[in-house]
Amino acid sequence: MITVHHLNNSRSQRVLWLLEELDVEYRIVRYQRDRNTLLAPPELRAVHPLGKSPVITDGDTTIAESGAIIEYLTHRYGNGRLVPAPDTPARLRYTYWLHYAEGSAMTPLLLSLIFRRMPKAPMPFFARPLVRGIADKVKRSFVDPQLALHFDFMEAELARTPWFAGDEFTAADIQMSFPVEAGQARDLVGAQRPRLAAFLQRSHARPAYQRALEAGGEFAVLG
Ligand SMILES: N[C@@H](CCC(=O)N[C@@H](CS)C(=O)NCC(=O)O)C(=O)O
Repeated sequence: MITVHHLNNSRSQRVLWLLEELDVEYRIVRYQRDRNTLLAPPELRAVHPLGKSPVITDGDTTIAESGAIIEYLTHRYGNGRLVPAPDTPARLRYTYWLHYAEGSAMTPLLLSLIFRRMPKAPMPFFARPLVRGIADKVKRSFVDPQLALHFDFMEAELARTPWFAGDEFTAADIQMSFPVEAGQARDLVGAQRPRLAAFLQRSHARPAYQRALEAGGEFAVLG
């Protein structure tokens, strides 16, 4: 039986969604983020040394990292579902987006989270205006332009095909949903990028997505 070590409001929601799409049985062990630090509780380090979510166990095998988990689950339980056939243009696009989500898209999103939270951290009162000034400058000069670059790119790619790898929904769309959700939480997705907004709407309408939401409980990407 597969166990999903599920942190609230986190990337592990994608794994629940994939398992629902594949109709594979699983059980959930739940963990709650620390309210102040947003970090996962230390118990998760007993499952994997990094203590991050998602991580799954399947018998004696432990697998961390969303992309690796998606590859494992689709290979072992997919019977060809949700992955384009090998040696096709769609497969190459699939591989690209599977890696791009965590390898490229999440970096500026994480930086934006850090620099927006930085001025709110505990510090001597006289330091706050200085820290706010530095954080704003980094955001304006580097982070925001990088976010615009990436989100314009994703939006343009969805002008070619309705899903990231092509005409069919694949596991790469599940992987891409997290950065796109995070973009929506930061007002980067909406009327100004309607294809990404439509991508989220179509994703949310899938019955497996709805079942995964019910199974996982609260899910909001940290904005
Ligand atoms: N690239 C990793 C990122 C894992 C990650 O950072 N997960 C976050 C949740 S979205 C986490 O566990 N945060 C809590 C912590 O770092 O303690 C993946 O895709 O699995």
